[in-house]
Amino acid sequence: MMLLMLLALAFSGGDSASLEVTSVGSLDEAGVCKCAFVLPDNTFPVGRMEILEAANYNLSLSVQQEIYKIQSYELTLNGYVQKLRNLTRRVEVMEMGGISYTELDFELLKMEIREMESLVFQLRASFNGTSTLVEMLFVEIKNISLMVNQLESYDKNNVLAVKREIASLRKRLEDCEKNQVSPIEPSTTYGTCKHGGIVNISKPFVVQLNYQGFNYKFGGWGKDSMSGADQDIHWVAPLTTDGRMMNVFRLYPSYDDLLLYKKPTDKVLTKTLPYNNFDYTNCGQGGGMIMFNNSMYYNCYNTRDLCKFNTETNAVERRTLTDATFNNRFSYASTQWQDIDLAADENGFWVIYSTEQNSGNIVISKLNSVSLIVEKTWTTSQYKLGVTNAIMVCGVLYATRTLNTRREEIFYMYDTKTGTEGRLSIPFDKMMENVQSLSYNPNDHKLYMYNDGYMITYNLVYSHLPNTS
Ligand SMILES: [Ca+2]
Repeated sequence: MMLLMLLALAFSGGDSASLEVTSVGSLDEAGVCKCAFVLPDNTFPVGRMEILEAANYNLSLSVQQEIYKIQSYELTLNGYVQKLRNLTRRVEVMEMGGISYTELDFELLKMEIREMESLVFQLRASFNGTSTLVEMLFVEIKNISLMVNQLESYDKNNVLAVKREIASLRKRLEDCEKNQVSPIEPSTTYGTCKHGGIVNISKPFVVQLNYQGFNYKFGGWGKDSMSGADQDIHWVAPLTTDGRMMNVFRLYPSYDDLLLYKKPTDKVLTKTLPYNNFDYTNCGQGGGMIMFNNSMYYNCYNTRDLCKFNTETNAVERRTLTDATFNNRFSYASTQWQDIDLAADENGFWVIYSTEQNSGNIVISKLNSVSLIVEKTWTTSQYKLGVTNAIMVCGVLYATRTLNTRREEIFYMYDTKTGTEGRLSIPFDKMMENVQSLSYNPNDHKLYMYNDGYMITYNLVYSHLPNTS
């Protein structure tokens, strides 16, 4: 038998309490001493305990919330990892053999992987390097990049199938990135001008290498830029390799066909004459062409005329653009033969060019798209050779210039509604060095760039009007 004295049960904090309890214990057969005691109620700090319990409850709630967040991230990332595994399998299948390839597809594939790498890199930064899954994604994309490089030395694969996988994976990465970094912009209704102008441009989205390949660095592409026009048809117009003549352009019935180079319709503008002679009268000049209401509009070869090629009837109409300079007098800074640049926006059909009277500075004319007659003209003070390209959005001309080999900037604007011009700075990335053409489509608020043979799109972000009525 032992008498145990329990002394001094101290609590932390300002009001420490102590108590003294006497208890009688007993020895069991193993010789272990056991004792029981009861704490008097009035000395236990019930209030403190309740506060502690409440704090503990709140803490568990926040922990639970954090766990949910992590779980949802993990779900998304698991999806990506699965995608990458599929992609890896495709690449492995490619290794075993398959459809013959072109060197061109590999270059595109590599470019897309590079783009994806940079997106995962950003994603990684937003997780502050704490996510194992993002790390895995990063490593796997690196591996795929390595495999593609190795595959290039073999003469077999199915590049297009892999390309589509990559496109879909990249889209998801982009979405993920958008959700991580910034809240989703409220969308502006397509085809309307209920906004305060361009404030930002998305990252470039590489759609395709033009069907003629790398050597065809000059040209243009897009969809029908008339508001409300059919948006399934895609046109691609690589110029001859000297960057001067459009002798043919191609139509694809859908976006998927464009991606897979399927079901093309070639529109040949050169006329074949007897004795191996050719007539280039109806051909185009430079990369300023645009499709509008099922017709292709362009600067007619070797003249200051505007041509309109009806894609349904193949009929060509033309009209002289009075005073316009042509044949490389005032083209753009990074591309030749684009003295006459056609554009379309929510307000109609435009031509951007230059005249001797305006000292080589940009002139904007609103055109009647049916008759090609000039309805109204505005003269600007921006030298045309000082810009890389220009577009019209809601009656405002936006001009770009080169910042360096990977970046461009919208730096100048001219508002035809008010007749005022201004400077601004909206930088954006490009995939290749030279902007060979740039146009806007009011139906999807996208920019279409022909970037040294690659077909690129960008999403425009508009500012919101302060008092939207
Ligand atoms: Ca343009």
